[in-house]
Amino acid sequence: MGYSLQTEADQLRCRDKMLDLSTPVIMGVLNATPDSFSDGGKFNQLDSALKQISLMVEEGASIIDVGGESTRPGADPVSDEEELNRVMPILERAIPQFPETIFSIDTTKYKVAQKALDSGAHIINDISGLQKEPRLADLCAEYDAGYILMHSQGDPQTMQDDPSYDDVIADVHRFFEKQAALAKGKGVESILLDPGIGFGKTLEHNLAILANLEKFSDLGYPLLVGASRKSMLSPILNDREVEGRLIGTVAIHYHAMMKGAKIIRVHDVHEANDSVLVYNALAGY
Ligand code: PT1
Repeated sequence: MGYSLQTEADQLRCRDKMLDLSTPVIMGVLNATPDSFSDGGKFNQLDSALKQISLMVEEGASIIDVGGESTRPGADPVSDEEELNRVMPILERAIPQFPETIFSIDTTKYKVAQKALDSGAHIINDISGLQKEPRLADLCAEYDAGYILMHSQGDPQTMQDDPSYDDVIADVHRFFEKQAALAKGKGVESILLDPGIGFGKTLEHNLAILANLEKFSDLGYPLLVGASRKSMLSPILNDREVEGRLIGTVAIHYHAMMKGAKIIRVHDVHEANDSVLVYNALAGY
């Protein structure tokens, strides 16, 4: 394992934007899911979402990932209409307000992806990797959008019930190969691969993936890793609750960058950006 500084042009087209991956970039998470601790009205929710996006952009996020359906283990699905109500007001305001920023829509739904692209979103972030809705690839091709192909086993509701693999690295590798070929065949040009930390995986599976991340590099697509605050950190950190997982998160993402990850998906952009600056300083030495 070692630092790698890409010298040749390493750019990914996402509609009118070029995503520069010559050094690792940060994707900031914007949850457009209702906050159970707040009874704020629609305006307050929109206002705080825009403030959060503004903060993440200032702190160094190149991509903002907007999602209206929780995909953490056990989460209930939401309807098309509900998901649209959550994400569209944010995208419609934020995309023109932050013209330098790349926006991804975290959805597995055709209609949500289509409306998000119509409002100017640049990337579809599909946690089911075309298992749920293969037509997302057609949409991506039609709009010349980027496509994040994530591996998951099962649906969020039940994925942690009894995850099992013959060989998690080989199985995820085969999945990437097959689904990326499907996307390419439909005309998708800009593909990113994400092994889906916590999506139908035990701690052992997650650790095996992270320890062997470079084994997915031969497919020739940039790798994205999202481990921010995830429950795999709980047993590692003596059952630490979600609020206490920031430093563990930074450590996992630093490891992922050392193993070739080009995008890290995070809640805490300021801290992630510091780790990228340190990574870049050492990679350039
Ligand atoms: C991810 C990701 C995502 N994660 C991409 N999109 C979530 N591309 C949502 C837990 O174990 O990694 N990559 N969109 C959030 N999902 C989870 C899953 C949150 C597991 C928490 C856990 O705690």
